[in-house]
Amino acid sequence: MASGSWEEFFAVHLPPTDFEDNRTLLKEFCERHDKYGNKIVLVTSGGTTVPLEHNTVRFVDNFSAGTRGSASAEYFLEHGYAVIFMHRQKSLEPFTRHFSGQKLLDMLEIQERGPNTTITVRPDSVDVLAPVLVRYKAALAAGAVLQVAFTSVSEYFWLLRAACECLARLGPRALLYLAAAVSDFYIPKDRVPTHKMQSESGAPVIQLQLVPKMLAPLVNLWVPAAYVVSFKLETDESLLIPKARAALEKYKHKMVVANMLQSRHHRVILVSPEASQEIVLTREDIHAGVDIESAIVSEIVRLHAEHLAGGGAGAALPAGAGAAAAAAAAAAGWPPRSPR
Ligand code: 9Z3
Repeated sequence: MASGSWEEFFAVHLPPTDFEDNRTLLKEFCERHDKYGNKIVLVTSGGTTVPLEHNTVRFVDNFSAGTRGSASAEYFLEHGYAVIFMHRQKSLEPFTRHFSGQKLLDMLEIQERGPNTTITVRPDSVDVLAPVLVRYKAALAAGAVLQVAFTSVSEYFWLLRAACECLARLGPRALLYLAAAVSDFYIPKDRVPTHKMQSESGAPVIQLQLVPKMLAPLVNLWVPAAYVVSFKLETDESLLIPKARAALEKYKHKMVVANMLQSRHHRVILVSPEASQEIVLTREDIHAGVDIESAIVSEIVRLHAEHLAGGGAGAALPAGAGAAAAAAAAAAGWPPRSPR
């Protein structure tokens, strides 16, 4: 079944209940960093759900745990970007991603002395915990990260558009890194039952509809001067590059990061209109715990800097950039260290 237009999608689907609060946070964050002439990256992360009921008990989901997005957010911070981390509720987050499951509790020791109970970090865990804690505290102190969460595909789109509206003021200093695994299909609102589906009614027949392609209005209308990087996931290698190239031709954005489901954590291809570049982790890298996101982000940061140096494809730097803004940013202790 054909998809409706993006305008229709927003007309039919109501914004999430916490939408206005998030919009205010996004606006304040973008205004503050714009004033300092900072670069802001919007990192989207994790998968979206497609609810099968309005009072949602069941939903269609996908595999993404937010590994790519949460790691990338940390590397963008290291490069001096302010980060809007737009993630699936309860998926991996920057910094805490290192200690998921019981890892954090295993690093602690408890001395029980009644009211004087103390908890300490095990000596052999200090070297693991301290560097992450230092980077987390620095990002927090600088107000360099804003986290907003979505669950369903409609919540994702409402937040995405709101973030873009706020980022537009940064012109080419805004970078969009769209790593979330967004559903291509959904159930139109008028066909979603209000209450939990009952087994007595028999096995449900569920017809999904195509989600409108939001990359089109995003690139052309919402953030026309921003540096936009999208992601393409395939399971059939023969489709990967052709589909990445087709997306670039269709949406005219800057880059597609192409990856295969099976190898996504050790191999990606950065596809731009001019070239394509493969990034592969060696066996040693993988054993040493190297994140492929470190290399992906370094390369994108380099290309974004080149784009800015070239005038951001003709777009003038917005007011707020320049010497005065740089001085103000330095006074605010930001960025934490010069980009590599
Ligand atoms: C990606 O391709 C991401 O790299 C992953 C990361 C979701 C594979 P993990 O969270 O995985 O680290 O486990 N994101 C985009 C995937 C996507 O849905 N793209 C669509 C498409 O390929 C829309 S652009 O058509």
